[in-house]
Amino acid sequence: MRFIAALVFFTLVLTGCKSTQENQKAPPNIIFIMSDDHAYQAISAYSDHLMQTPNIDRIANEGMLFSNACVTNSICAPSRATILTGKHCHIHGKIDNRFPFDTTQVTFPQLFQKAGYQTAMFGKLHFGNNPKGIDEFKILPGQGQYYNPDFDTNEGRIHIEGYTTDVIRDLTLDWMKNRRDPDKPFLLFYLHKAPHREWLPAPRHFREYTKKTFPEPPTLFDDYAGRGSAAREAEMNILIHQNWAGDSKLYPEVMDELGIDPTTNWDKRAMQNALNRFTDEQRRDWDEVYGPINEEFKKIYPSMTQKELMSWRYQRYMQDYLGSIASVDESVGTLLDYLDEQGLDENTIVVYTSDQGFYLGEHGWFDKRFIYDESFKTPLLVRWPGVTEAGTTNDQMVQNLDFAQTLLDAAGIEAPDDMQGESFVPLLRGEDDKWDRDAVYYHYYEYPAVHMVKRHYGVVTREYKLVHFYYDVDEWELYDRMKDPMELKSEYDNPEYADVVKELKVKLAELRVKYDDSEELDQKFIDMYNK
Ligand code: SGN
Ligand code: CA
Repeated sequence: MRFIAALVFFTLVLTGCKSTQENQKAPPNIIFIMSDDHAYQAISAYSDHLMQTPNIDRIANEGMLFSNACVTNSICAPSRATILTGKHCHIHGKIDNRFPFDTTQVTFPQLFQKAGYQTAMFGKLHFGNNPKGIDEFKILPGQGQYYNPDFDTNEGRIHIEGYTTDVIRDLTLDWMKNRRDPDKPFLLFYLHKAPHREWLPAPRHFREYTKKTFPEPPTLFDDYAGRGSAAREAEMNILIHQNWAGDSKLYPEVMDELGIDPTTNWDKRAMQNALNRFTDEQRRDWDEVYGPINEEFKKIYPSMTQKELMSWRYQRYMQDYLGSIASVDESVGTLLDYLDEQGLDENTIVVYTSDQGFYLGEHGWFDKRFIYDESFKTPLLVRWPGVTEAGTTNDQMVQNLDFAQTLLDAAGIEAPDDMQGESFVPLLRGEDDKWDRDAVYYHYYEYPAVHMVKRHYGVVTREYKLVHFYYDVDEWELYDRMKDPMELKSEYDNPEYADVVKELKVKLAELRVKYDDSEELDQKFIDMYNK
């Protein structure tokens, strides 16, 4: 029976294959690793000023690092739906975390399953639906929890005690060891919740990271001059908009004692909910480290200036955010080691990415959403032995929109015509001359909503970024990416850039037509949102 299945599989794959050379090779396994809100600034292969991520770096050292990978809409569920469908948000419907996904859309795992791949998914999916085309899944409901998580599975909901990143690692390894079918290639999704807000590290990592001090970014005290109203009005400032309990990890009673008002109505609740989930042992570990931090804060708070308070909150944020990544990095190492041990490393493509980028204090911010670089760009590292040259960097503008077609192409499975991305397999092969994209399209919708980032769309080229903020404003911004990489001054009204603006507006209009986006659709989504 297995033999017949394998025969059928190979016939299917062979007919879909492109070159005779590929025909002779077994189809590659694919491991798609994605974490949630993992900023490229916090991966040492990109920059090691914050932390070391030796295991994630291995993927780049043995493969390719993309230095200009980006998303079409920098927010969780929309990005995930774009990855799965290879389509922009206005096509698949998941324009923000709230809107429903159009479930008639084909997602790429369905095509892998049909082509004979074994498929599995573990961790955080968060796009509002269970996955299709997945033989076995265990996914966190919604945003999921950092400790003692629940999972939705093919057989209903289960509860597992432990630290979520470690639990996801164990579920994945358990599948690899016990239920992977050696006669079939596999497509595995390894999806971490960390380092999503509210950044709760494992005890072994909060012990270590709360002792560290991190360099402040040059724009931590940004005054938002030189840009339009959107940057000024966004509610993402670490000092002003982070929760005191939920994010900075003050105990609610310490806030009361110091007379600190909650930032939001879920500020104290966020921390309380996290504490309530802990086992006695986890609670003891937590108090052992965060107790003294609270005690120390009680002493210094009364005499702190706003500037000192911002620095303190930034350190608190980084300690927990980066501490949460430490376990993600370890989990990547465990999986890579297992591939080596089993001899699976040779024929397995390993991808590491995040659903978007994130602000680590740049412009004084946390969170994402904006077309500005730290949230627009996303980490992307790919290892494909025998195909991708080890230790290479590629600076082409690939997008999460391209992932579906790329992985299908790599597996020799035909992609449907209506997918809107492009396979970047040529880049992975080192054939950059076969890639001619000069601009990408971006569209963010979730407004008015948490963090208050205004609706905007724009075009990004290697040199420039042109953005249109709309809905309650009609403002344009232009950034010269070469001269002003920190994006501190819009040149939109500078006459020296008049020609650039004109050209980019044409380009933007072309892209809106190319991807079937339009003012009518913008209005339709506003009307639906306001209903
Ligand atoms: C929660 C977070 C926000 C975050 C959104 C979306 N607040 O609402 O900070 O932007 O999720 O994140 S929290 O206090 O509840 O953590 S996303 O990754 O799902 O898009
Ligand atoms: Ca996210």
